[in-house]
Amino acid sequence: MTKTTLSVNVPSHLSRRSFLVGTGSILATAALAGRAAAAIGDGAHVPVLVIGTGYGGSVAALRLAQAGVDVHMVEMGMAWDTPGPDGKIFVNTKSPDFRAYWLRTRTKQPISNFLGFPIDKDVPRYTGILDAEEFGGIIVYQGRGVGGGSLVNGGMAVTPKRENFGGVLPSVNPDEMYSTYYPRANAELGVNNVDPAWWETVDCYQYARVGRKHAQRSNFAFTLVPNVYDMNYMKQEAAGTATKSAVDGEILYGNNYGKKSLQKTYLAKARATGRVQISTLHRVTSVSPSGSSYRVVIEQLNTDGSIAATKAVTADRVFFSAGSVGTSKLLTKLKATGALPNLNGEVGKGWGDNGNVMVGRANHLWDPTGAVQTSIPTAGIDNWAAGGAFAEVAPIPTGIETWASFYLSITKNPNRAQFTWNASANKVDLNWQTAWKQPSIDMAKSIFDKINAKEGTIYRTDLFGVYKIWGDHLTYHPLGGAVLNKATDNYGRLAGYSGLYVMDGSLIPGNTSVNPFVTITALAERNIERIIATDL
Ligand code: FAE
Repeated sequence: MTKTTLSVNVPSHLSRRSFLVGTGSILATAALAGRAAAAIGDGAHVPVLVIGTGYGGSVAALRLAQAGVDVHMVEMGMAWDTPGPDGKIFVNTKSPDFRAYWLRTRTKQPISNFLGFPIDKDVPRYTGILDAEEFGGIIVYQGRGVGGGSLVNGGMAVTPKRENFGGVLPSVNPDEMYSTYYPRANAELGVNNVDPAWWETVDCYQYARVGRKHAQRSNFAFTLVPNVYDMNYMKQEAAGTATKSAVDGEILYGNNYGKKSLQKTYLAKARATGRVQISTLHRVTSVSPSGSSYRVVIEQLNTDGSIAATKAVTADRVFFSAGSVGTSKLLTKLKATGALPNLNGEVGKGWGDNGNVMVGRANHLWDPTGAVQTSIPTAGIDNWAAGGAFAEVAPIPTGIETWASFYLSITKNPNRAQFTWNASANKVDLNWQTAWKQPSIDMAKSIFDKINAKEGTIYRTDLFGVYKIWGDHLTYHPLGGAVLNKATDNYGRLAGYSGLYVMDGSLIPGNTSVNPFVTITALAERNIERIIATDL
């Protein structure tokens, strides 16, 4: 793998100088090659194989290792532990390069236009960090690499209100979640709160204070929400005493400093046990029974996406933790193609987008949101009970005044989609329709129509195309597809096969009422505790 990295890590458009700088860092990686050398070998047998290194997979790996079980994690993305040509591991949102996107030749930014002009640009095809995966009616953003979504997400670490939990995971006892597993997840993830006094004064949260003013003037509840970004570090960034990351707009393609991604929390602890190995740029394509264990087929990838090698290994137990889309696609394919025919008919069903919809509002000239906006959101407008929407006040971290307030709403959208196997195209389809976002738009309007009326403002029409108000084309929060207590039992054991488990966002039926990763983590903590106690 090291050799592969050397030959393709440096796209041809980069200068000789940047190649030399990059080579230094690549040589540094060679020193880390112990990790690369630990890549799983063809024919290997492992007690537990975990597919994916996001939240669910990281919880499973840590707790299994602590229980004395050796775990091998297989991750299709890169390790993200090596600086690129500019000396930084992650590239800034303002200047996406080959590191930004998973095997695309053009960026697919959430805001595609500005003042009507398209802002996407060509990038070299590379196994970059953000996958903008396109289905017929929706684009699904996902993190690729060790740490999964934690590498690219906004870090908003929100526990649902207890009164909403019954609608999130109806078969789970809320008492044990709120007394044990949510607190455990929050502690392990390093969730912290912004200092409200600092938030009130600092330039980089002016956009959020404007969001609060407008919300409160229309009588909406406004709440500060926790995050996994180290808020003390952000204070230092803002004061100019630490290298800037969030305050300089880093987020969507990774944060070089400040964010407590899984690499720094669960996965660091898991590795420290000495029982967890990770194979990066390895993608699982098949799992099927083989005697009393499972045969797992894995493609080793080059950084241009081509296949370097195909391996077959065996595992006594397999955890599907490839994320809602990754796990659902695998299980749907494996059931339909006969590799795992006994999976039940619930596989692939119950998928939702967490009701995501985006919108911008045009502010008056006397109401600027600030040229400097930290990329880490800390606040939301809560109209869930009355209007079915919780709206994050999100930044537009461009470095210039945009005269815009920007929001990502999570809404109670009831639509659910299904994954199906498309034999002729040899791929898995998702039947989500763009029109299914209309309930989300209506719920978001319950907040923003009122604010616009009160403030005498209008929607921005230039951010998602030409004269297009709503960002209804994507989701950051895929959920469902292997729903708890339906495709699996009430602890994530897949129906039809002992020793196969699901542990990730695909267990959650489409909506968490807030940002999802704390719930994914807490549910994984609950399930793995039971599985270790009874199955191992
Ligand atoms: P995930 O973290 O997606 O991990 C799955 C892993 O499996 C990935 O590393 C994949 O590369 C890997 N994988 C997939 N298929 C395969 C395969 N066949 N073989 C090997 N590896 C594979 O899953 N949530 C919040 O709560 N707060 C936020 O502020 C927030 N902001 C977000 C911003 C962005 C831009 C994005 C993309 C997401 C955001 N999310 C946020 C969502 C959150 O990151 C997501 O719900 C979790 O990461 C899902 O966790 P899972 O464990 O399900």
